[in-house]
Amino acid sequence: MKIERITLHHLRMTLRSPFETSFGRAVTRDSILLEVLSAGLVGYGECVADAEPGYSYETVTTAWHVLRDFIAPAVLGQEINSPADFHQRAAAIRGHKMAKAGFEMAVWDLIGKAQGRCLRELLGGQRRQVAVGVSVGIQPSPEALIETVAGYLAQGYRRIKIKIKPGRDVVETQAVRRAFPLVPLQIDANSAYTLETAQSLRPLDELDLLLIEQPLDEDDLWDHSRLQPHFRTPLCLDESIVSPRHARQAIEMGACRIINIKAGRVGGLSRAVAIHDLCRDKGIPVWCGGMLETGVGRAANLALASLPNFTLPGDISATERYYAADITEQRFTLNVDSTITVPDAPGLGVTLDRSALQQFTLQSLTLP
Ligand code: SMG
Ligand code: MG
Repeated sequence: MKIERITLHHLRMTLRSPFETSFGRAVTRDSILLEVLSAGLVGYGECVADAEPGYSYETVTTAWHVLRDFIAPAVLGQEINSPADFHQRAAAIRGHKMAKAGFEMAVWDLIGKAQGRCLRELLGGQRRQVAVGVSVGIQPSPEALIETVAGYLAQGYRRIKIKIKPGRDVVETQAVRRAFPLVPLQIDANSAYTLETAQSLRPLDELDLLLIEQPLDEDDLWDHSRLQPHFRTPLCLDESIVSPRHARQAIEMGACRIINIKAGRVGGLSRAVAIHDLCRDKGIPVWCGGMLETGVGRAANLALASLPNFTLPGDISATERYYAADITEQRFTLNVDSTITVPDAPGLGVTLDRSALQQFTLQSLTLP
């Protein structure tokens, strides 16, 4: 497949309610949508870098720069017949995994459309429905948090993740556990603690949590390996796992017992599958993380989460959880058993709602 044309769209979508994490409070979500033309087919990709470098050093601006000035010149006019071909072409570009993953997703979509096969099938996924949970941002008070969680449980979500930060952690999590003694519950710190300050989380070890996600710095596997022995609850790494090699090293040093896989963070779906396979071989459960994706990235997450070692519910909630309007014609809804159905049309299995896309686009660029 010769890559003939690439269009980038910088999108800004308003969230239905603000989403607060340890690194900030978001009311809108920026992203880059890619359209890649080859032999009369258009592949879609989503780059999950955000407007600000809070979760990752990458931003929409850095990803736009890397896509326009490095990735596009490396692939335009070239034969790219597989994700591996793309990674070979992009090998001279260090880092910038979200930018690379955005383009790689479009390659998968093109391959699926050319072969008439859905992404689930291409990736080796088996399930037609995947178990999902909901990620709940930091709320103004423990009472507000309980009310918000109750709302999601009433909608049918059967796994709850709550965001924490220093000073907004133990009391809040205990309150949720008291209110909902049996709900599968996990917490995410987004790197807000140090080896020393994370000791304050010890009371949470009594709450039968599924996992504690990313308590320490994103570049710090070693201190996670020193922290894990202080907790019975499994640590789960998100930000720290940026490649299959990091996953292997984290497992070998005991830095975590569970891994959150996000294709954007690791440079694409093919690396995400490699981490899945490695974890399966080492007996480490994985689950699919979320980056408040549009319908395009949400479809990719559903296909990824259909692989067999995704044994914990993913952060893949219904479209409705974040967006009143989306750029895809398909909206993802929650089934009664807290699952979402994996698309089965060729490629990602989604089509664009052009008028919604236009409404959310701040800027577009077509190359060459
Ligand atoms: O897509 O439901 C979702 C978001 C899930 O909490 C979520 N993601 O660290 O796991 C995480 C955060 C990162 C979001 S920052 C844009
Ligand atoms: Mg996380």
